[in-house]
Amino acid sequence: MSDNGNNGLSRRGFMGATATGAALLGGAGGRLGLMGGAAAITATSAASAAAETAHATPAPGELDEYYGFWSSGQTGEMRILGVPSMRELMRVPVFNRCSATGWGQTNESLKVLTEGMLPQTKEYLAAQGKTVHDNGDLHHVHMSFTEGRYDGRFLFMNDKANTRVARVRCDVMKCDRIIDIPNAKAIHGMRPQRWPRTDYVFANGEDEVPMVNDGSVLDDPDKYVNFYTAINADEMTVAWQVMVSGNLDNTDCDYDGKYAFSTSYNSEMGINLAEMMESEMDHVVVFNIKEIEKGIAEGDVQVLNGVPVIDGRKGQNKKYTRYIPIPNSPHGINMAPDRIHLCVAGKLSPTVSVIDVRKLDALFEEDAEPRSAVVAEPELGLGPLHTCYDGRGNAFTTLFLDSQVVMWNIEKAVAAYNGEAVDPIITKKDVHYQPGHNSTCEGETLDATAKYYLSMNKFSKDRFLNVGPLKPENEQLFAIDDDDLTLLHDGPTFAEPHDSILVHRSKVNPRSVWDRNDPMWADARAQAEADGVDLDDWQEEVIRDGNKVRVYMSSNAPAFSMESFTVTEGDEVTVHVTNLDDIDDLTHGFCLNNHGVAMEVAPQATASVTFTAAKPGVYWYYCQWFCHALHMEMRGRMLVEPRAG
Ligand code: RUQ
Ligand code: CUA
Repeated sequence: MSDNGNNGLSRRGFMGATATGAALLGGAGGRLGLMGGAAAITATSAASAAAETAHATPAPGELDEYYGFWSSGQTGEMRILGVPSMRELMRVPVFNRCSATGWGQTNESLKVLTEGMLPQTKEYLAAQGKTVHDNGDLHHVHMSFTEGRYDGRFLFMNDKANTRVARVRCDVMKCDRIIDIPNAKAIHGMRPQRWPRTDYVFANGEDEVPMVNDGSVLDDPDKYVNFYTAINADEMTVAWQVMVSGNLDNTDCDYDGKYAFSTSYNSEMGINLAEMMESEMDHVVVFNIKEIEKGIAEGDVQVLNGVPVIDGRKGQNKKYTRYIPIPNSPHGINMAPDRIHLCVAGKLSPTVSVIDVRKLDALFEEDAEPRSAVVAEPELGLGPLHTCYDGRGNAFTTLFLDSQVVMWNIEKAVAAYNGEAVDPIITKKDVHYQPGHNSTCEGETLDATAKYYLSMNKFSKDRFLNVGPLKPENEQLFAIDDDDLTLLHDGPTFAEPHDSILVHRSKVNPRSVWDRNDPMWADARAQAEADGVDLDDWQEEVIRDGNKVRVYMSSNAPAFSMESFTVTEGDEVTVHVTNLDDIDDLTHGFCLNNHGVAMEVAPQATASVTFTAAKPGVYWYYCQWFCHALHMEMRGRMLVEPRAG
């Protein structure tokens, strides 16, 4: 694995040393790792703990080995952290409105937020006097794969609140596509295809609704269905959907490109809690991707809202889906990097059901008994939610009710299921408090590494200073030792990261400065060309077009190209700012007083914003991104004239 960081070699050496090795050498940073672990063997475990703390906190200026990509739940953004330091590096707005960057306000972001919208969403928002949703509920972030490994191209994420899926470009860490998912309601589980590459992103609809949800069927739950969606990841369009029975919760797929699978609670298709809890078994739905593609090619579909939909409901055509009974209300579903085992967390059952994906062919081809694919069902503790892997055959399952993580061995669980007297549980550790998701280094890929274990806890309770009735969540990072976990970091996070992935930094290579020809501002470029303005040069241009005014200016620290421009009250004004600075970290901003207008303009970027000029008067605009000793002086005036007559 290559590493592009300056001190990557030494840092890797440091990380590679045993904990005790790090202890002896501790405190002096990465270089000492080159000395290796030989001198380390005699260190005490107390020293080891101290060393692990050093190991968790790269020295100032030292880079982390892993990128962490975090969801943020109801905040609607994606976050980037450095691991193991757990330093928050960036917030990438996606489904939210961002005051700092102007996401949800700039024309470039509005295009991303609206171009994948269904006509009915546009209509609904227009009736509210809005063009975009202001909220989102971003649960899951996953990177695109090539042959089972992260490939550093894209990150995909879901919005449960408004039934959307988004994509973030890893070259600039900005969202470039958001699409509404038709027919389905509330996209929850989401996972990119692993093999041979991410052609599809699979997405679960959680809420059951009538097949055509137009009010003709209302309180008639017998007629409700659910939809599983495959998105074309390159185009960001919906490729196909499968109609299923039960509420889809989480989803994952194999390392062979053959099957995808979703946990499903409420197989009863009940409406209230009692009905939803009625039966003892719910199920995992297995989707046969090749058969579904064939069915679509052969026209075995109905087209709903422009999407080909296959009927994969229980008891319907068994070519497409199989329903494997699993104890009541399963939640997390996670494919192991051994390419064989799929772990389904019981939530209400203290068990994890282990499915051998090699046995799935027999389900479809020989109509084998569905539970024949289950090869282990270890009892691990109360409230198992999610499982991740260390690449050594071990699994880590969060126990929500027990406030613990359990580290266990998959092969031993299989042996125990076959009647051997072995205990698959390696150790249990307390976490604070009540963990949901967890992750290991590239644990959902063939590069799974036994290095760090992250526990994303839903409650912090009394663990930090009291900040009022609303408390932060708590995240804890552990070092993975042979058969133990050592706490490295324990700290609060704001609402409410659900999930994360840890990606080695060698696989993520964002630019530092934008390409002037980036498609992000293609519309602004086309408009400038039509207006005879060269966006790549120092611009000072005001184009009047009825009551539309287009202002073109550039920035070069510490000045805007324009000291003032004049418009008329009520004009629809579009300001384009091109940042001609081309050095690292020289971001400017454009903030217009008392107009609710602000945006980020990073080096070599163009950004634009459209607003209505307010009452006559003088309004200052300023650069709101600290850029220079004369940053405060980087300002100008918009002069608003009274409208004649
Ligand atoms: S879910 S706590 Cu929205 Cu990922 Cu399991
Ligand atoms: Cu430009 Cu601050």
